[in-house]
Amino acid sequence: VPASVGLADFQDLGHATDTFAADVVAGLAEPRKAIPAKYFYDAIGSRLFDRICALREYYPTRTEMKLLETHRGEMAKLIGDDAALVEFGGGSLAKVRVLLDAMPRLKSFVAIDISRDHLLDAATTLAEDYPRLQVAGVCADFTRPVALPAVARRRRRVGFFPGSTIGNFEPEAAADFLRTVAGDLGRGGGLLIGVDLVKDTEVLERAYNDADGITAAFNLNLLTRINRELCGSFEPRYFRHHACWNADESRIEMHLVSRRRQRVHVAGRVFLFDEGETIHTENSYKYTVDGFHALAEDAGFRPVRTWTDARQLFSVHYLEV
Ligand code: AVJ
Repeated sequence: VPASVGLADFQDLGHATDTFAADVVAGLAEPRKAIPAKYFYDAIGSRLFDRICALREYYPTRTEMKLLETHRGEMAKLIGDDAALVEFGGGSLAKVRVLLDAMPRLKSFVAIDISRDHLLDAATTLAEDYPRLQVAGVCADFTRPVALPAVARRRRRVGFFPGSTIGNFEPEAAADFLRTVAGDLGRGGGLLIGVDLVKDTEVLERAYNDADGITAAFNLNLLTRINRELCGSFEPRYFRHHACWNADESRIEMHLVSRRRQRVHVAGRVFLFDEGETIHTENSYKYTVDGFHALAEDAGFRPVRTWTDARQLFSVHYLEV
């Protein structure tokens, strides 16, 4: 490996663990127990999520990837070679490679992710595979304003936010988040964002109840993580995965349902569960194209171009600040 290969910059803003205990304890103390979905992604959770993305039933990843491959020429022109591309919640960084392959002259790329080791691995491998690109990593909770590294501050900035991760936010929080991103990017910047679309209930529910039980394992891993990191006493076998479409709220909900009456210790506290009581672990909001445009405009973006597949399963949008 030549000496020039490696990361141009890596910063850990320390957001990763400082609130996990407080958020879990507060969430379990609510009358309707809930834990923020961002805590799924420890090392095991990140690996399980990569397996979800490869599932037959889970259409979003495959469909978005196809949209990126089909339209990358047009996307590359909108992004522009002069830009610093900034990915929010990069995960395995598989999708951005499609764009990078279409932009051989792009100079800099920044990946922001909460999962430190996953990010460090993925960014280092990316830097090896694209030796002419300056690659930087920032370990941070991207829902907070992020101080971007120098390589990105010097340039026009275009965000990349694939995977419909925006769907994890309540609509008001999504607008707040987009406003924060608009601030990170600045005037003249852009955002390429993937957004899952409202569709047939069966297709939606199948995507979150796969036959192999990978999504169930992903959901239940949260309990294992709490046991390990927060001195928890959860018995994962006394909970089951549940996912369903909530049409009124336009979202898929994931829950962990207590199979029995039980008490659980977490971080020195005790929590009681009735049989059938749930921990609400995720919302995955789905939008119409018009609904998403309204949200983006409300947050200070101008929709410039939208791509969808023939079945209208998924959408990718280019927005300008
Ligand atoms: C990463 C939030 C887009 O909501 O589809 C996949 C997470 N949860 N299967 C989604 C997820 C269960 C995923 N997002």
